[in-house]
Amino acid sequence: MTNLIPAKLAESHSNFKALDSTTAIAYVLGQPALAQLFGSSTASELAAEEIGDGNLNLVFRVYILAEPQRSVIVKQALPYVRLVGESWPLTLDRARIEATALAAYQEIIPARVPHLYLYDAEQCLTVMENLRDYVTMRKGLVAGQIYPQVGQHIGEFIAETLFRSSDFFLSPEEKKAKVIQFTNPELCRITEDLIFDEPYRSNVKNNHWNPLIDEVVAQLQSDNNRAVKEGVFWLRLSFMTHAEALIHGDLHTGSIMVTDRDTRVIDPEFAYYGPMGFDLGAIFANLLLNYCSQQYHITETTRRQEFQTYLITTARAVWQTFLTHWQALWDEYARSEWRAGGEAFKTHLAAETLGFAGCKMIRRVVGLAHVADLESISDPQQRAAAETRALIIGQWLVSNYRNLKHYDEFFSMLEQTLLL
Ligand code: SR1
Ligand code: MG
Repeated sequence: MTNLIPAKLAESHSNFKALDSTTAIAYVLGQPALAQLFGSSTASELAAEEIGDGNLNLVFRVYILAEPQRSVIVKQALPYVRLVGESWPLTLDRARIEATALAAYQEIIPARVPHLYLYDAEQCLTVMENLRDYVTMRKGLVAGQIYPQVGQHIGEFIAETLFRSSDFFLSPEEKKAKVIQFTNPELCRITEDLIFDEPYRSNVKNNHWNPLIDEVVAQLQSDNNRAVKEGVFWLRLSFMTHAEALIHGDLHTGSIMVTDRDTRVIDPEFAYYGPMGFDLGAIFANLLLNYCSQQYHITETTRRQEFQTYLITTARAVWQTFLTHWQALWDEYARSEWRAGGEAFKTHLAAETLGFAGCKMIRRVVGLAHVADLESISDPQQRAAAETRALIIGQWLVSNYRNLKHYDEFFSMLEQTLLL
């Protein structure tokens, strides 16, 4: 692999070198912070595998051959978008953002993130706990697995991380310092383009979709699709201007690792100060995408209905747990100058959550970076049917989210989309 670094980063990262499975072993053995874990092991006693299946980074699992439970994950940013290649340079600063956000989460809610062993600014990498028995929530849901606690875990995680990083909790000075610390323009630009722009335009380099849904996509992109285009306008504006809280910024089901009993959030490299509904919306969007896909993954009707009911129960648990924790935090800590708007803010948040969920459903069907839930439907006609349903639901949410009058209506509005 070449050691390509965009010119503007060359100075600050002149010693950066992309790891391979040999150098990843040498790297972990050279780290005092990992000495206890790897003891006096030698390089020949260790193995490293590159297991990254995301869009951006290198990810190595490094472990002792004779004791595979003694292991770590080494995640290194590359100076370009892995999914596309060296033609799309991308800031290495995302490794700092990810490590800093993980450390912030560690302080707020340590049970919900992997343990962070070290962050190496020069090599743009983090070494963290290997979540050995975990799978991504997306993989588990595609396989029809049930995770009874995940809704509560995620609802609590989002309430805690959003509230405690907001102006409702922090002093104005503390909050503004964090906005600077988490300024993440290049990763935000990816979101602005991939979620709020490219799906709505034809003839875009990154645009691609299943040709069997050409007509539905033509309607999506038509100039006459005013309600959707106006909804996207407001959501894009909110994403670009509303520094409400430290948001994860990419909280889809591939950024959540699960077992039957536990849940951990990973990959906050898109973190920045943005609108709170963006993180909540990501969860609901991905549960709805999985719901649409299950029509074709689970052929037996009763079992499919049971699983789809589980998905809706999980969505309800996310929302209710979020609201309960949010309210408890608000009652205990909200700074007095904010108190008058507590109820109105929840309605604003509920509405934007629905809108962002809609945008996130649409972008996973039209544009760069699709989801396995839909991509793994092998019959192209069935996949087109699931994708069409996702586009119908997504567009309805984007067109109608501003009609929500009170946060109490949130769940019934979300459920209403399943009748479309
Ligand atoms: C070019 S990056 C494409 C997508 O991968 C990440 O996980 C984000 O969702 C981003 O939009
Ligand atoms: Mg990611």
